Amino acid sequence: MRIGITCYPTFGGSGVVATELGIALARGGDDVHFISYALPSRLRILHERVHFHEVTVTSYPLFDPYPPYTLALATKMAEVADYEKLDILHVHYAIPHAISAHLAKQILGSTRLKVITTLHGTDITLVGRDASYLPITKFGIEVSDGVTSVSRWLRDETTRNFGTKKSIEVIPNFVDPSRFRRDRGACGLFGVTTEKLICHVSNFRPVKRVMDVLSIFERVTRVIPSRMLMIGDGPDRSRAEAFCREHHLREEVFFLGNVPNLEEIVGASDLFLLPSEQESFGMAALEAMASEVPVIATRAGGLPEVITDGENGFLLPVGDVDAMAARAIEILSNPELQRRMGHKAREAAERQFNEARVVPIYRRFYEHVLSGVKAPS
Ligand code: GMT
Repeated sequence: MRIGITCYPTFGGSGVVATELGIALARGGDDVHFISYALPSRLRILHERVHFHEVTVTSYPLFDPYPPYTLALATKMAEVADYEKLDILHVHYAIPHAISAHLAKQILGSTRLKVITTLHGTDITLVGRDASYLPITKFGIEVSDGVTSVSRWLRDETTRNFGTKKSIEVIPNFVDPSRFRRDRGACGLFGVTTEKLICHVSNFRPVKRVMDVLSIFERVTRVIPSRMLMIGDGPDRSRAEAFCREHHLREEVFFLGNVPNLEEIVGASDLFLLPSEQESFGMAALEAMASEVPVIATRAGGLPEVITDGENGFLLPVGDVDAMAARAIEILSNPELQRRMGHKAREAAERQFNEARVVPIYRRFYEHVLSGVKAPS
């Protein structure tokens, strides 16, 4: 198959999933063309079946301060689809990618080219629900030839929020278990010898509640000598750093920013924290689980579809930092519990969310959409 993939090229989960999917499809023999304004952060190998097409937005004084990226993207999609004879444009994150893909199809007057939109989370729960974007997001979903969502929860939220009857296929996010493994090697980088290592990865947006991460850590470190890795970057980073200064945690908490070699670091940790307000899936938690790291998260959104409470981690109410800290102390003070939960986490990643299982589901979905058979709504 010849597949165009569009995603945000930054470190966010949707870009990670789109990139890993494209690489896996190319490995399986498909021709993959990434179309975006920059090389996706996880795209480290370009080879004969993985191509990148950069979208550039021509500047013009009248366009200031809002250059029309959506239109430049649509134009590039149409050009690549035509020249490379694409069968599918698979867009990740509905806004504005689904609209650009629809426009590209219209420009080409093509009925052969199919548009598939994967919903990831905030495109539906935050941005897409905003009155200024709701009608166009709904439109983008309804004109797509196929729509997938990363969790059952997100599918149901989409149907409810947008009042759409569009059939939405749930295809969970996935991980390559051979890349994410338990490996304490990176502990030395953070001066960790006997201390416990706790990890958090996110885009530091308010929805991630990074201040809860630090409140939990602050409670844990009173009882168990620990270090905290804060990986990622975003609007709440300065506030989080200020909290560490005020609470004299500067020696214990490392703000690493966006790291390109996440798999080498996350596997060194003993516990992963994801106390989000809302989370459609929790890709970062899955990568930790694959590395045998138990997760403490909130019982929010699609997280219960990934983490099994009491088995490979703990799920607690949003904002309940006392309960999350108590569970963290329970895991970190009991090596047998930590080991057992870590094994169970890895098992779930290998069984349910294995790249080898999920990528063929995407491929079958492509074939189904290309066959033109309408899914029952
Ligand atoms: O977290 C974000 O808002 C970023 C967003 C993205 O597009 O990168 O993440 C969403 O998609 C990820 C990949 O499917 C999911 O693992 C995240 O749970 C989801 N984030 C939210 O729902 C908040």
